[in-house]
Amino acid sequence: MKNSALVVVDMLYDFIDGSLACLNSKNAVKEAAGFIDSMTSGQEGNSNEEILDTFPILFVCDHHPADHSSFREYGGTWPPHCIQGTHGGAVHEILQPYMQEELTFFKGCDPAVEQYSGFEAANKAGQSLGEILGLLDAENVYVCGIATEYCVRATCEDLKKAGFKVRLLSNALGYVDEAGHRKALEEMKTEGMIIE
Ligand code: VGL
Ligand code: ZN
Repeated sequence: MKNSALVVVDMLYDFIDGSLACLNSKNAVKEAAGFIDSMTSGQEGNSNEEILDTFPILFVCDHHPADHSSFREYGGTWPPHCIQGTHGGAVHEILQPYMQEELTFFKGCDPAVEQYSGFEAANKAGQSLGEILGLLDAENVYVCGIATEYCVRATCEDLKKAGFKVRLLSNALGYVDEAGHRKALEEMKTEGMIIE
């Protein structure tokens, strides 16, 4: 049987309560944690490492240098956010117990390049998210995160193109704008993503 995996996109403090705080983010983090519990129930006696063997959880992290070109003062559209080494760039603490170095992927590291999709984000060893999902033989890829209209959508579209069954956890999403979130969900549905 092929495996399932979860991709957690940018559930980072700057998108939750920081410089780029998004709507529904706090609730989305709680929903994501609840989903992880539901997928791993029956494994209460197991360590987080054992849980991750059966249900891998991959984290995508926006990880910008302080002079990134997506920041307003460097010609971009966003306030400074998710700067490498800051609290704002850290994953929410309730999800941290599920993180593993080889399943943590960084994007937006090159100051000159905006990178919304997490598909080519790379772990410390230089392996991409897409590559690792392939190695895990994942068929169903659940996705949650922030922000629906930007990084979540771009990640889902690349996953779909690569042949994964994308299952979007609609209650576990944060967004910049409510109407934009709803429109993106509708469009993603037409593109073949499964809205859970
Ligand atoms: C994102 C804006 C800038 C996102 C990242 O994660 O959706 N949005 N950088
Ligand atoms: Zn960013």
